[in-house]
Amino acid sequence: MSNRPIGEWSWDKTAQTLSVSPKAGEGLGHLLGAWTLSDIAKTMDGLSGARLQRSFSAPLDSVSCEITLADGRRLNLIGRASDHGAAGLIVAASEDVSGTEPGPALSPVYQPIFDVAGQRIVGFEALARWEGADLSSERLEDTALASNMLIRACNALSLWRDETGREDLFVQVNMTGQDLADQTLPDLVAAMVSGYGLDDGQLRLELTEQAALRNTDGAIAMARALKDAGARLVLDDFGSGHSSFLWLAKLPADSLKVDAALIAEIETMRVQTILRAISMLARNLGMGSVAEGVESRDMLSVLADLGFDHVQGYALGRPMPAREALKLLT
Ligand code: G
Ligand code: MN
Repeated sequence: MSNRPIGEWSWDKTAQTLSVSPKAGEGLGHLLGAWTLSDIAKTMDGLSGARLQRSFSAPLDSVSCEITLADGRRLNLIGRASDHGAAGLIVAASEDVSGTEPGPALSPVYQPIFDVAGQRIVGFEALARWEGADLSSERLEDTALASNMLIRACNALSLWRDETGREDLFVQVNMTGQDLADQTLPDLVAAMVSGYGLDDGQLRLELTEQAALRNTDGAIAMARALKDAGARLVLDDFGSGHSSFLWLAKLPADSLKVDAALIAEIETMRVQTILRAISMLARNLGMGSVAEGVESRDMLSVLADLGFDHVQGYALGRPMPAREALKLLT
């Protein structure tokens, strides 16, 4: 079960009331109406009321608050503050699929993506990590991973935006084959885009042909739906494994990310010729180009010369928690 938008909320600062309008059929009819915080707190577990109070009194532009209802259901209130208060969407937090054991906590990291000169951060790729677990964690199979990563990544993006004033930063989130089959994802993307007030291009989803293999037509239809919902698409791992020209022809992607395995061979002339052709191909298709796996700064001038727009790799920045990424930006 993944995260889905199930209603709207707004906070009136003057009246100090929270208006809730749940969608029909979500079993939240009892929450409909305008509430004082102390009244609505009676429908939630004790700590949730206090968390709401803190979220609405925080001097931030964006609100993201997870609450737990008395019946145990968890909801996320996501939105933006205005002069009059705040407003946004209610998202049903996913059920924990791992049973009663509290598995390792998802703790995403963010790797900076630079302009090709390596001078300025233009965005980040969100990567899933688990506290106290290695990468081989079975959590990789978590059906709610993409939606959790989406929420966390948009949350991080809004932190960076609020703290630095940079409205041009973007965040990229990886989608698996399983995610591409999840029909609720476009709704969540639309909720994130409107809830966080994201501009076109600020939320980007990375897809691979590998992820689409089981159902290519379905994946293309999903990719279109995600784009209509307000996300841009990045074709990941281009130039190695499964990444055909047919896939490139069919996928309405906005940028192309060249696989690290190809970038690693950049010193050979044959590879440089291929990379130049790829960046030109991307440009002629109206797409941007990113080189990943940039492990030495010496590669930067070559990649600039080969026509790449963006670069990502250990030579420029390792994946790091959102707060550290913020320090890097300021
Ligand atoms: O294919 P995808 O873009 O999702 O791969 C991202 C992975 O690559 C992450 O796990 C990240 O830690 C890793 N990575 C990032 N930068 C580098 C790099 O410069 N070299 C290598 N070998 N791996 C990198
Ligand atoms: Mn990726």
